[in-house]
Amino acid sequence: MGQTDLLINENKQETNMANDKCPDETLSRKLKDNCYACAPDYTGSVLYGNLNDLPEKVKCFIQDKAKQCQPEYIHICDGTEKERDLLLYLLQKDGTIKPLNKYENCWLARTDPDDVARVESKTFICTTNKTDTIPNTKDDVVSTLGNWMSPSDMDCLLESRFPGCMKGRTMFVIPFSMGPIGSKFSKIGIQLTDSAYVVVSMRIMSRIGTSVLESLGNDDFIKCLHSVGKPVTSVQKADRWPCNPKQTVIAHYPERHEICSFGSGYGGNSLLGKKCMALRIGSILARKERWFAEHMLIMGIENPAGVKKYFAAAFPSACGKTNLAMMEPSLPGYKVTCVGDDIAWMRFDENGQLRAINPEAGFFGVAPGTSKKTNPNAMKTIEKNTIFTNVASTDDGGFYWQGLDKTNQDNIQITSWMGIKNWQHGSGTDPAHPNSRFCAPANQCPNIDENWESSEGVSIEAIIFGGRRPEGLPLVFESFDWTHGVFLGASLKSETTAAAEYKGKLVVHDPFAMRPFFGYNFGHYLKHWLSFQANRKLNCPKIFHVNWFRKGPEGFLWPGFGENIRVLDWIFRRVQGEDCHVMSPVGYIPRPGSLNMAGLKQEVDMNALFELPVQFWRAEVDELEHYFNSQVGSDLPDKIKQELNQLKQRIYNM
Ligand code: OXD
Ligand code: MN
Repeated sequence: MGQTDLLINENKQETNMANDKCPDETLSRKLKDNCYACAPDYTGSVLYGNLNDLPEKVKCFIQDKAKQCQPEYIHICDGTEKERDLLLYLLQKDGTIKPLNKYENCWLARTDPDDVARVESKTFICTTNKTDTIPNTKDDVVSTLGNWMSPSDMDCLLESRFPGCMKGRTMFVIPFSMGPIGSKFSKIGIQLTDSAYVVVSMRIMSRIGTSVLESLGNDDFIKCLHSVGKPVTSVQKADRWPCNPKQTVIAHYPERHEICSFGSGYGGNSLLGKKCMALRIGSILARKERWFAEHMLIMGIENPAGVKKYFAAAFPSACGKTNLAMMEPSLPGYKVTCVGDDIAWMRFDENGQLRAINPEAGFFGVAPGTSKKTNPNAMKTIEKNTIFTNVASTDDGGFYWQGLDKTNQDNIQITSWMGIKNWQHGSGTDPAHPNSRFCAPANQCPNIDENWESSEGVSIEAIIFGGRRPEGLPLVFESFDWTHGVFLGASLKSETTAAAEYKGKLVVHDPFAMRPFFGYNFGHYLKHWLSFQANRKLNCPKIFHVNWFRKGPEGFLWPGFGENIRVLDWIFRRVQGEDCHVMSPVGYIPRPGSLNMAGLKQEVDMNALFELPVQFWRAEVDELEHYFNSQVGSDLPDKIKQELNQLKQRIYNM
């Protein structure tokens, strides 16, 4: 029996359960009587829901994939709380999750140590023409801007994986909407998965269930298929976290509007609405329909005069997007609200105003480093209804990770994410995996914006790019215009983090913070962005670059966190047209004295924060030129070449 079907055969084991009663009495009885023996046709084995109630296209999709994957049961998700409770109960019974009893409805999942992050090297876009996916470069260049495989080669690869992969398991059918149901921004997907962990996580991260099906009608949808890749072929104790890391592959077929993910249960690889649909497939739809699907947070800022503006900001993974979106500003009279922390879908409205929605409904945030000091709003958000993955637990039913406030920890025992009991500070191991996560509903965030679910979206007045740049990049600068701003996005770099399979710290290119998430050729993506400047009816927002992470001999030069409001305030004033800027070779920087430093307790070396070291910048432009030539090749738009040449001239004249 499979992961969540375990209690048919293995309901004897007792754990310290929060809910030791199955929330669905009828189902519980049936499970005990083992009367769900699989009927030979898949219509007969539907355990929950009714195939005949589904739109015809959805039904066909399910039947087709069920025939291939051969699940024992099918469960059509209705998205109700009752269903969620049932799945949490089953997950708990089979040991996949355990309750964190200190908090209301909070759970901890620990993965297989080989399944802890997105796997970029195994993530592919499959298009007939290679150059639809990756730029046209010299033959010997290995692209860092995506992995391509032909649809037929990928079909072959998947044919050796999916057939029979759900044997002994339940196939869950998750109808989901990215974006508020019914909004013109929103897109619907149907995810089939054999992981109940994925269902309960998707329920947090998107809108799922019957209401999505109702709004779909008989329209097309994005087909999403996911399997942990571990059929259960005999009566055995299923793995706590079934996965198949050696066979993992995440395939996107843009021409078929289809996503297939095999072998990993980890969020970025398995919650297919997020990176796979909202960014990779999303960016392709966006280009076709003339909008943007971006790896950006969306935040509202209200100044002391009560004027409110919304900004979108792109930072590579684990650069503090969640902290910024939820920040508590240190300057009195300012209010920051969060619309989203990871993904923005933006389009110009009929008045030429750029508007954005957050297509997600929850936060899948990196836990380590999150604390009352760095992000009090996140700490309040995760106090209930949250699923934690790969964090440490405490013996009083709490969670723990590196950087969490150490209050009351002295006499409390910590069990690390690897299950090491009595974990000790200074032991040389991490209590939580560096990429451990919390998955929490957005509406629990204390600073959630009043318009976060608006189907019209919020109007975006500035776009901000940023990365972890220990050297050379000033605290903030503004692009000269939209085209220069697109060049800044294209030139984005950052120190690597634990969100993907990288090891060690290295400054790498991450254009638009989208490098792992481009659904199509980056050169074409640049042309798409550049095409908006030509349309005079559009009010293209100002574009900025920030760097909270510049270092001096003593460490970070800028205090960051709530103090970042000082930089956002400058951006706000620039958007309002204030003359508080001066020219520099890289863009407009704040006029000396124009950043609001009132009340900042810490000494800040402004010269060091804004210095443009000649040697650094000469090396930077040369390296950028090499990068664009080798990685974007003949797909590099002329306008970007011109921007690069102009920057080069300014730098070499410094
Ligand atoms: C994420 C990521 O999980 O960017 O959001 O890796
Ligand atoms: Mn992200």
